[in-house]
Amino acid sequence: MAEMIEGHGGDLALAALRAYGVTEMFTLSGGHVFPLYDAAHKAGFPIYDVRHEQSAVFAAEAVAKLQRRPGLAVLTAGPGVTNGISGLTSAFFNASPVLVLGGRAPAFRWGSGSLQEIDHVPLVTPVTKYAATVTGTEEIPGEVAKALTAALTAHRGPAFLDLPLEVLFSSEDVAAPGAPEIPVVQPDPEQVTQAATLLAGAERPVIIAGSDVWGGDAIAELRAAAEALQIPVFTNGMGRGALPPGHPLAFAKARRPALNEADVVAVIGTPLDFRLGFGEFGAAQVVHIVDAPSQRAGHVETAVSPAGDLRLILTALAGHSGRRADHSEWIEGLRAAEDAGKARDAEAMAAESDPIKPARIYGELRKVLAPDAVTIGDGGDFVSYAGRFLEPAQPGTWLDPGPYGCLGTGMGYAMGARVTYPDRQICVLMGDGAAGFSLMDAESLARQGLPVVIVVGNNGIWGLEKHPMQAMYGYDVAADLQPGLHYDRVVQALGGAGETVEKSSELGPALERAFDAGVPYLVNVLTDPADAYPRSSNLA
Ligand SMILES: Cc1ncc(C[n+]2csc(CCOP(=O)(O)OP(=O)(O)O)c2C)c(N)n1
Ligand SMILES: [Mg+2]
Repeated sequence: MAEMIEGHGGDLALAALRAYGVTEMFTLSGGHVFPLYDAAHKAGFPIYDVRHEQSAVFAAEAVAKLQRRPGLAVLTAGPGVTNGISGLTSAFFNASPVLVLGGRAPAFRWGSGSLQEIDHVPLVTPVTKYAATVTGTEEIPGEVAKALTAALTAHRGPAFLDLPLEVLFSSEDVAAPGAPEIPVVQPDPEQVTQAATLLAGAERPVIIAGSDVWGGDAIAELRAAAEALQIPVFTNGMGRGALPPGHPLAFAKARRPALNEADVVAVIGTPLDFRLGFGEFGAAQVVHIVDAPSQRAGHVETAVSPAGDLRLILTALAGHSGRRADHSEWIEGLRAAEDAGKARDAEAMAAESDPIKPARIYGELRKVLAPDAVTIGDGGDFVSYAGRFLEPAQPGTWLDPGPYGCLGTGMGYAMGARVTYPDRQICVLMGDGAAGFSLMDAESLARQGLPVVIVVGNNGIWGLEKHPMQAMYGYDVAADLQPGLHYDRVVQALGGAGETVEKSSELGPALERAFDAGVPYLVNVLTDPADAYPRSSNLA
């Protein structure tokens, strides 16, 4: 006989959440969701709270991204849920298995004008894999299981449930949820063989690997496939660091020559979107390897596009026994371009200038970051530089907002990262504009004993908008911020610490102090507003 669980809706939800590996909730208080708090409180299940619901969802997303298991945000009815929609949408674009449990005005009074009464489901349906209202207390464990199964099935993504007040507050006695069963998407073996034959036989093949390779836990298989077929690998998103920077097949700087000259480009676990020039790689044939048929590009003619579990596909590529062209000359040529690019970067990262340029900040950061440090980008140009100058030494350590490009992930991602790794360095690279979206949550971090380092590239402008507007119109509006603001004092006022840095020689010692502080610490670096990220060369 199935084990029974009894209690109010919060207890029933928690039992199902735990069965799927959820180990904490991120939330901002609201009476509609009190039973979920009560269940967590009684069970000693950690509750982290924030100052804006976007941070709760971003924190849940960071947990999902870093740990490849569901992240949970609990949001109160109405504005709590609507404040979380940018986070849900980011999770949708990033294939992150996030579950949002929303409160909901009582069903028995629906339409009478209860406080915070709105039907959330139509609002979130376009950006979730599963969205539903739970109509009875006894249905809660089954609905949570359904939502989490959808979130964890490739192509992964967020799910949403709302619980009417009386459904969540009532009690029931129901069967405990069984062990999770996540379906595996089987690829078509013929398409996999075709892809392997093309790649192995190509003269100048290239692999670009992205977030789903990490999300699908296929990093080792990617490495094995690249090594077996001897193909240079570039990465983006959570794929960064898949091959360690010193690996003979790991490339980052030689992307332009690689994509201009390649005859076959295999893009694995990432869409053919703006980050990849929409998948137009000159004369190269494109192989798009995706984790589910829904992810095949509709706007590009591909040579073949195997869809299914990435571990299975990459293992099959590694085991390919057909003809293999010799790629050593191709790899040597790219290595020369890579080394030249690295030398240029090293020069920029060491350059003295007054005011400081972002490149120098990253030069100094590289000296103090441990190989397992988690770095988080939230901003415009300042984060483009981070992508270029920081080289993750291992996968699962770089969090960018992904292709939805939403500003404001910073403090939420930092909270999720700190909860995931209590002892690692967690470093947020933040534009001064981006700071406005989430910096108040430095209070949440300080209050709950979650130290992180925040490095603000403070150019006094919305740089990524100001420079292009100037270039387009010869003037700009709505692109200025107050120059020289002391964002460090904001964090001090909120229970953390910080300092302002104006000279490059002060950067190293300030970063050392920041990582030793044991509280949220903001290093406010005044940077050159004239410095614009060279967009034409930005393929990332
Ligand atoms: C929520 C949201 N609002 C607006 C934008 C548009 N946007 C993209 S980058 C950017 C400028 C960011 O400025 P800042 O954080 O100061 O970084 P900088 O470019 O100056 O280094 C803006 C406004 C966005 N991506 N997301
Ligand atoms: Mg700025």
